[in-house]
Amino acid sequence: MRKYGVVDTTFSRVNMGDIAERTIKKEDNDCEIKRYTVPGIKDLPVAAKKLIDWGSDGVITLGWVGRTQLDKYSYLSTSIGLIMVQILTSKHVIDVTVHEDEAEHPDDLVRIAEDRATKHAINLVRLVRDGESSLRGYAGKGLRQGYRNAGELS
Ligand code: RDL
Ligand code: RDL
Ligand code: RDL
Repeated sequence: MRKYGVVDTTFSRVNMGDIAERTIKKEDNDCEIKRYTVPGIKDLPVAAKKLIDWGSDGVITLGWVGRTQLDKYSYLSTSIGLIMVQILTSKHVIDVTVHEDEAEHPDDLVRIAEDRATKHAINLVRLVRDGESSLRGYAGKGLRQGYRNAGELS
């Protein structure tokens, strides 16, 4: 049985943790999921690390970045932290981030969050369950999360 970690925040304005949990359960019926909710994005790296220490084969984090320059700096440090966790543990930590300035209208932000969380949860299951070659068939296809696919150029 595979173990997945789901880390989300109370800062987020969409419950992306629920979306990720639902999607993982649907995609992989032989799995256990541990959920960890933290206040904000800078708390994600240690929570991801703790879920890996607990035995997660892979983790998905779901963060929401505010509109200010300060928020963007917070995300940069978060991203470096999440990459460090991956390098230190040799486990995937799939980083779902919605930047509040990606859209003006709340409905569009919800749509981006739902699409990105769902598609990346599927990516996590594929990487964890099916390994290095799981995305090989999609290489160079211009896939996007949160938007329609950009598509391949050649
Ligand atoms: O450890 C407590 C907080 O420092 C931590 O939760 C931060 O991630 C909170 N936070 C900021 O301090 C900030 O300036 C967040 C953001 N911006 C942000 O854009 N998104 C967050 N948290 O989830
Ligand atoms: O862990 C899942 C994603 O966070 C990760 O695959 C990112 O590299 C995806 N990504 C972005 O989030 C982004 O803002 C990418 C780009 N920009 C980019 O320009 N090129 C990418 N990925 O390959
Ligand atoms: O081409 C439009 C978008 O793909 C581009 O603006 C990306 O940078 C948007 N984006 C993020 O900002 C992000 O934090 C993406 C991701 N994460 C992601 O995981 N996958 C994306 N875009 O396709």
